[in-house]
Amino acid sequence: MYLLSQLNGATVDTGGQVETTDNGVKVNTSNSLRAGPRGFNLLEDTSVRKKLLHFDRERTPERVVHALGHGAYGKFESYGDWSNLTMACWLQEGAVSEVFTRFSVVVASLGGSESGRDTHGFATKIYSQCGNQDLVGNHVPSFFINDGSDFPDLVHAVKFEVDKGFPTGGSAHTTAYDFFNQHPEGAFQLMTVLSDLGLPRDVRHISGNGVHTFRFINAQGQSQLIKWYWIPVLGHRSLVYDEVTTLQGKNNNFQRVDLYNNIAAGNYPEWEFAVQLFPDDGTYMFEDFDLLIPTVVIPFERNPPIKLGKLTLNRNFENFFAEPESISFAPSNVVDGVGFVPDPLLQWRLMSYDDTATHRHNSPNGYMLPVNRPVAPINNNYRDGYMQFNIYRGASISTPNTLGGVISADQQQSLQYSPASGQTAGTGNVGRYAPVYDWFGQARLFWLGLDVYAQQHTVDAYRFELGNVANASVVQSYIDQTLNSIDNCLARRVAYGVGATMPAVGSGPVDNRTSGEAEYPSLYPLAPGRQANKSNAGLDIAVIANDTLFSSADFLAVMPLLEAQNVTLTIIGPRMGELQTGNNASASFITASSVFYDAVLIGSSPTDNTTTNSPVGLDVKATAFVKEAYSHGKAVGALGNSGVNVLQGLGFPTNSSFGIYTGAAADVARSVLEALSGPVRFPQRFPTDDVQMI
Ligand code: HDD
Repeated sequence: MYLLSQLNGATVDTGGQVETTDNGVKVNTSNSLRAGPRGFNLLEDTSVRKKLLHFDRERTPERVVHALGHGAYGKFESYGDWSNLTMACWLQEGAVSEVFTRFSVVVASLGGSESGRDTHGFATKIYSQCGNQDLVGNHVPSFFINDGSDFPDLVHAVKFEVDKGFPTGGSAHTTAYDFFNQHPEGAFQLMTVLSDLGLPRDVRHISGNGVHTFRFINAQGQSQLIKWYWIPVLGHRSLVYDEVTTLQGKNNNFQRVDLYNNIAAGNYPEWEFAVQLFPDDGTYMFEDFDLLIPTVVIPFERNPPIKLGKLTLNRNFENFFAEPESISFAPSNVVDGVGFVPDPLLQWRLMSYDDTATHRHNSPNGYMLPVNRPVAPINNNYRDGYMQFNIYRGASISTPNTLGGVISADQQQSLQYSPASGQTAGTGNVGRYAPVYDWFGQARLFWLGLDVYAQQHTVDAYRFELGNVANASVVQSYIDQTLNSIDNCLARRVAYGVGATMPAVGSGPVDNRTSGEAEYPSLYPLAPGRQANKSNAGLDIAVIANDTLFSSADFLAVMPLLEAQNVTLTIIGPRMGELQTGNNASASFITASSVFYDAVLIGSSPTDNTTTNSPVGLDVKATAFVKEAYSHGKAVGALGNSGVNVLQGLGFPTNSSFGIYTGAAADVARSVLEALSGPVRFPQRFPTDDVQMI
């Protein structure tokens, strides 16, 4: 059985069919039954009554977290025979499994913005031949807390304030920071989200992280500990905060549109599945790292991950409700060969997801929905319940039985929880334990790994968040207790920006490294050194055109270069449709915004054949468009001989090291494409703090 045929079996095509009632009788419900053309509606109109009754109930509860999401189908291919590590059938020689991946944001509700600053979810269901394997991760490698018992408190604190009803979809408020003050273990995770990593351009350019340690078990019963990752083949790309705030208003579906359109265009995003391996010697330690603490990460430099396979997303869903909305993930869905460790965050996750799915589907039978059902057969004694639509044969629904019902697997067939899995119970006195650790150490490493521009963005993010916290003592406490324990300069800069008391110079920890002196560059994949030679596939460049700007000769010069890299060119005109140059504007300044595009070109005029041309007149909207792109650090190119004048007219430096390009159309396009594959943006244009003054 394959997933697609399973889904096809459940697919209904009502196109072109005559409307019927739910008892299958042909009907027209477009006009209700009335007592005369101006009379009352009749109670007898049961068809319209049922139409409304169904509509009144067509929403299911949104997920309590990660409500806002979307996704796509694809495949997972094992790179080889990993039977030395695990029995998991999806990691054996030649194994190819179908998958669905759902991307989400934690805080925002349905209808909110996908581009807000947040932790993004990356949940994959692998429909393998030996059962469903769910890999339920996030886009950053750490977490806010270490114990699932704190999860309801974290979510209550971060979602909107209950006595006010705002803010929806962000952590910049008092209850969130009051919680963070009580939970220093989340300092590193919060900093990653407040860096540019918290603002991914789209989901094609994020990684997935399992966060916890898991266990691989091979057929000999040997076990190893692992941490898993999805590494994006396209690399990482982020937005800048101001861009996000505009994007949220202009198109709060930007991320799902990007994924949907790229898959439809055949630009299939890929991720490599990689694991870090640790010996399972009973200590759950790797060198000085505690593998049971999910707020601590193991830098790739200390334990390089090995690549085991590849995920490709290549098919859009057919129905949003039945597929991305109805899919249920659970970290407890593992196949033989994958097991757990006694990490108290993971342990509570093992029960919470099935529980919430039962609530969301209003039934324990949600696992039988087409998108949730494994392609491996399910045979058990689960019976009845709301919306049970299978008709089970036979008398016995008990095991063991002698009446022809389900039989138990023997120990050889059922290895998941057997002693051979290495699943050992902990020992010690019963108690409620809290781990003790240097919670600020990894945040400091991360902070010192950022260059001055990335540090500035992160400082500004703290200033934004704390600047929106209404309670001054909560703000001061976060600065004194958390930020100053990470880095004194960071704490002073944030305090300076929000008008709080600056901790005394030198009152933080002593660390003589300065910005960019990364010990573990892997902690910040957006670091300049990691930004070179990226693929530009699926990016979109805008060109400013009108009835004289952007000649068809320029179009012909630029297009082949872009097409060769799967980059789209959107011609933006004062109106959509054909322009007098012969080009077709597919967007106007009314439908488009600079934040939708990765770089901007300014078309040259067909009469532009001298270097002494006066600046071509860009109208106020075109000027605002280009200036906004410039202010977001994007590459800007002016085509043709008068390009220099155009850019000077806009007040830009005509300096290629600032990502500003002029010259013949093909040369400018080449330079812009090169800029997009690294460094991507030119943060030198942004103001930075005068650190000596603070
Ligand atoms: Fe969770 C959803 C990821 C901790 C309880 N979580 C959810 C989703 C992702 C994650 C990606 C969306 C799944 C989807 O697309 O449907 N969650 C994580 C990660 C965590 C984490 C990586 C820490 C390492 N979560 C966590 C804890 C608990 C939960 C500690 C509870 C004890 N998470 C849930 C949930 C959700 C959920 C309430 C809401 C919807 C759902 O499960 O299906 O059960």
